[in-house]
Amino acid sequence: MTDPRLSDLLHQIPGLKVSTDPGDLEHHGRDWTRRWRPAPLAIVWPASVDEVQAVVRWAHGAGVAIVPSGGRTGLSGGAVAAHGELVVSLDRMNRVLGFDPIDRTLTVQPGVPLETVQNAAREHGLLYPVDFAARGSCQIGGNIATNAGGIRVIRYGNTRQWVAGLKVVTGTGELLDLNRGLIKNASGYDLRHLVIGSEGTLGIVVEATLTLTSPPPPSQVMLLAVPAMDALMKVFAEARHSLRLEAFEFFTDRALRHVLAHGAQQPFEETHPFYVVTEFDAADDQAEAAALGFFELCMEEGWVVDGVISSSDAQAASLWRLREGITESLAPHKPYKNDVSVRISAVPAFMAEMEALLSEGYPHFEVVWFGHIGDGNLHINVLKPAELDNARFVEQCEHVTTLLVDTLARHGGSISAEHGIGLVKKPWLGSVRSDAEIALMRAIKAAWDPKGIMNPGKLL
Ligand code: 2HG
Ligand code: ZN
Repeated sequence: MTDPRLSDLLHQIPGLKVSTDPGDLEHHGRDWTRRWRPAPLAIVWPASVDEVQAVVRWAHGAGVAIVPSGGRTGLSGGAVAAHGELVVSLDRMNRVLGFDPIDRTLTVQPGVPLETVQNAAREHGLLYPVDFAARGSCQIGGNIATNAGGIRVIRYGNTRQWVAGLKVVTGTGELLDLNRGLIKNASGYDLRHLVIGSEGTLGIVVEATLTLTSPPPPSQVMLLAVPAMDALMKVFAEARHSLRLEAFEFFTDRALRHVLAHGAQQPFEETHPFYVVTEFDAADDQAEAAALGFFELCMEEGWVVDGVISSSDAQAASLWRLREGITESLAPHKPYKNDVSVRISAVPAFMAEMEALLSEGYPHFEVVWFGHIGDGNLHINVLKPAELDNARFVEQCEHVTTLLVDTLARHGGSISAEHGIGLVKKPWLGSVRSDAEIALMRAIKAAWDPKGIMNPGKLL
């Protein structure tokens, strides 16, 4: 630890866990994007709110940039430290602090993995409903910093909806206690909601009070084979009409092929252009009959050509694996990821235009579509051809992104539905936010973080 700044840091905060081990720098300096070479100054693991405040105060004084770091499962480079930043890992602040049965809230430290939050809620007979495939490795602080969405947004909304209180350390080391678990609090600007989705650029979440809800009735999972996109939208409209949906996800045959190659089980004998995984309440015979009726109608209309309904939890899990395993199965191909959204009503027209654009823009690339079509969020992964070097590949993809933002703008959509802007989508922030909005965002950042030490270079 030869850097004099680090000796000073340790002198100021004796006992702080610090590492400059090359393995730690590499591991904690990157997220799932793998595009930037990690090069942090050091990693620190504060163990308390006081230590987080002390670290930020020190960084503020020393003019050292900070990258707040959770499970680093992000896909937009929000947790990348490639320019000598101090990575502040919340790994050691990983305790569930309390449960209140009257308020039905769970108070947690930021380093608690999402799955632990879900399990803690379940132990109290309740549900924390935000859910997605990275549940075992992502952390709640990162979920809040990115306003994570996932597979159940159609029923429960994004993370934002479930945060009743937040403690945050700002870029000057000040501790804010925001909203304190209140349901009603008409006292001016709700600063809690500024922090949610701020991608670590305003401060570090050091504690969160989460609202829990009643668990849904037993559910079933259905996998449907769909012959065309217009049929898929009809299936969705009918599903929303006749079932109480928990999730409505889609993927293409290309996506399925990758998941199968990764060890998942082939669901149908034949291949089909599109597949839907949907989960819905199936509490009693009546609900199950409604599901069957929905399926038969879709078959009669020709919107669906094959289907499976789960009859056990194990079968439900294996159907979900076909959708949730996609990201991992594509990872070896170093995909360029698009995470776009439009209003649900605009999905068919938008997708038709996008498909035309992408087949023109990427004639030689393999493009894989999947996502949360039930909330208008499409993931489009472009796979890197093995012979093309990374930089050339990204350059070509970014050229197409420039065309894509026009299509999105015409349909009133967003360049980032749920993964965040981070480093990856930063050049296109102006396609979703007006100049006036960005100026306000900058002013807000300057007020929270006057020295610009909190996750600099991300988002703005
Ligand atoms: C998902 O919905 C995640 O599975 C990841 O948001 C999407 O890998 C992606 O592009
Ligand atoms: Zn997603």
